[in-house]
Amino acid sequence: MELEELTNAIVAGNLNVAVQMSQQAVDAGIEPKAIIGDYLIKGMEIIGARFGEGKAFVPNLLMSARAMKGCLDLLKPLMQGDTSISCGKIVIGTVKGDLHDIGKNLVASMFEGSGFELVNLGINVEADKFVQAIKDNNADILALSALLTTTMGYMKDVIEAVEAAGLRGKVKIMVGGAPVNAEFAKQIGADIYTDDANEAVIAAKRLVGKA
Ligand code: B1M
Repeated sequence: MELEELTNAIVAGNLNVAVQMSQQAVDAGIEPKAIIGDYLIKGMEIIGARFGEGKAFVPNLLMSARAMKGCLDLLKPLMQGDTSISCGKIVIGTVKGDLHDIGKNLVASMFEGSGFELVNLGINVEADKFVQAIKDNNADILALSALLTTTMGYMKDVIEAVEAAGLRGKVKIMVGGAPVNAEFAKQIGADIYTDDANEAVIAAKRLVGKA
């Protein structure tokens, strides 16, 4: 069985082939952790690098992320209790007032596909909910997304709430979304701004010392 084809199916965003091949790999006795680490993540890295070089585009990322998620849905139940694959825990959400979630979900899928455990709070998320989720999950990273100039300012409110709860020293904060930039991130006290899903994964791994 040529498992390189599984990597290729992730790169091509071919959900059905990727899931079928993952099932065949399980049936052949290959550890789910090895399937993820050696073949699936490699596929996401390849498509992420192509995106970074301008050789792949957002629809390609979405299709690869969907194929990856399909495989993870199959493999995750088979490795319950095995947290050794985890790079860390990330709480992610689109901030209050903002209903855009396509980019945020793409970033979340890429995080998940790269070995992070995700708590996805969805859209229109209030500061208190972020704070509670950080506490409940002992999160390593808080990832905030905003697509509107009218909602990006609320990221500062979230960071202030995290500070007020005494959690700022325990959690790294990443921000992103079309109107956000590095200067704004610095102004509001975030740890890092990233431009796209691929950069977000690279930055998150650096923040938790796994790069
Ligand atoms: Co809206 N919308 N929208 N919209 N919408 C924009 C953002 C807008 C730029 C369109 C425009 O006018 N040209 C504009 C914002 C203007 C501004 O503020 N400067 C706008 C507006 C005005 C509005 C409404 C106010 C329209 C109205 O009702 N009058 C309204 C607001 C609703 C609300 O949120 N309260 C609204 C509504 C909607 C829909 C619901 C119809 C829909 C969202 C559906 C959904 O998300 N489920 C929608 C859409 C689809 C868009 C556009 C067309 C596409 C956004 C998208 O999904 N892009 C958008 C115009 C555009 O961007 N061209 C627009 C694809 C996605 C993969 O990219 O989300 O940028 P993106 O994510 C990227 C990066 O930003 C980054 O990585 C992702 C992948 O590379 N990233 C992060 C994102 N989050 C990150 C977090 C990170 C790191 C990176 O770390 C934590």
